[in-house]
Amino acid sequence: MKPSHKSYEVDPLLPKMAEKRYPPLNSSFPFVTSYQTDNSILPKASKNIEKALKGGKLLELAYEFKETVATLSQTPVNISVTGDSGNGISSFINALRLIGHEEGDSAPTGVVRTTQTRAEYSSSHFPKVVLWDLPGLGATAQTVENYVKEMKFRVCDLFIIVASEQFSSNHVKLAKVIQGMGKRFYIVWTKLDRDLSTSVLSELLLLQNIRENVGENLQKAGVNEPPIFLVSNLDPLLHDFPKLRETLYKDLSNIRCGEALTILYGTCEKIVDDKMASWKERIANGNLKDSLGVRNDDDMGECLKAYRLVLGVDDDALQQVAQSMGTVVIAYKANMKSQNLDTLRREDWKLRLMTYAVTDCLLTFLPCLRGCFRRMRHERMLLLVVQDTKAILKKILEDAIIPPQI
Ligand SMILES: Nc1nc2c(ncn2[C@@H]2O[C@H](COP(=O)(O)OP(=O)(O)OP(=O)(O)O)[C@@H](O)[C@H]2O)c(=O)[nH]1
Ligand SMILES: [Mg+2]
Repeated sequence: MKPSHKSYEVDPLLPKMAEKRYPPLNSSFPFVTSYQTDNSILPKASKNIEKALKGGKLLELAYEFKETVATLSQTPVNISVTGDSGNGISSFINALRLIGHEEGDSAPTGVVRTTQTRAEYSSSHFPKVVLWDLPGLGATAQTVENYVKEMKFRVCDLFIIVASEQFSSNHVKLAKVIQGMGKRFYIVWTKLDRDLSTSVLSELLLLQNIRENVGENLQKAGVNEPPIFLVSNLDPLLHDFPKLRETLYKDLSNIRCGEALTILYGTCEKIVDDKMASWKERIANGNLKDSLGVRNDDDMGECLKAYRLVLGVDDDALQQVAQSMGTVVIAYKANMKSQNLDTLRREDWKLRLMTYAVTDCLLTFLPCLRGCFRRMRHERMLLLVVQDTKAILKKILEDAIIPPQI
């Protein structure tokens, strides 16, 4: 038997759990900002993005986002796999790497205590990721504080807490300490094959019970629920393994790119806001025909096209961007209020009110209000196109991080 140290009260796994419902799996953790990515590329990227956006060149902007993501994707990420000794930590690393425990560079596993010091592994399935195989916390008499220091938790970006048979006080301690550091972690419950072959419960109920038990124990210690995956290391493609890999890919992107791209998006928002301010001035000055390049500045359909063009979100630009991002243009236009004047009026009651034919009629009798009304209409329309532009920029950024699948 491997030693374990208990100080938290932990619920036993199976009793009285069937009647409770477990919340669905979180697809990823709430984004935390404490990751230190290599931001040295930001000044150049910011400059290029500024140039592209000021010139209304959406395609260039998309290209710059993709380049930035490609560079950031090379950032090394450290993942520590921890847990109680004997829970299947080393076996899980092998399963994640899709290699058998008999292969040369596999992590050693065994029924007796095997992993004595932290050891690093890599995998072609997760380039530039170091997987740290740690000795279990329960293996020695050391405190969790000493363990955290010795295992260099500070330099790790993501943690996987492996548990099996029971979710112990050590698992809770590890989760609490990692949450305290503001870092992400998952719970991976291994040896599911054994649970399934020995339990009298149906598979559905058993899985639900395990999740509930883990969730309750964490909740009692004030730990927010992380993603929980139930797997068997003997079947690295079954159970929650596919979901785990998918979540891991997404979180790796967030860790590497999240902070930098949030900064770049902030730059974009500022440029779009500056553009809006300068167009509002022109609207106030009333010289729209020339600056917008329209024949009639009361023709709101024509003006809408012109505003979309100056903000760089005209149909041609969106088509080119969609193509370069490997998706269809509707992916960018679907949520756009300003697709055309009809959609805009349908989606925005204020603009609808301002563009009623009867309003125009009334204004012919009140010419003094005409200029003021035109300004309001244009400002409203500009604002709506700006909102759409920001949403599109955000989507391009998201698609640069995780390419869309069609
Ligand atoms: N049936 C079954 N056995 C497993 C599974 N995962 C690990 N084992 C077995 O459990 C034992 C311990 O596995 P390890 O991967 O060495 O566990 P560890 O947590 O790394 O243990 P230490 O390195 O000793 O701290 C080994 O005999 C494994 O073959 C699993 O998913 N299913
Ligand atoms: Mg081990």
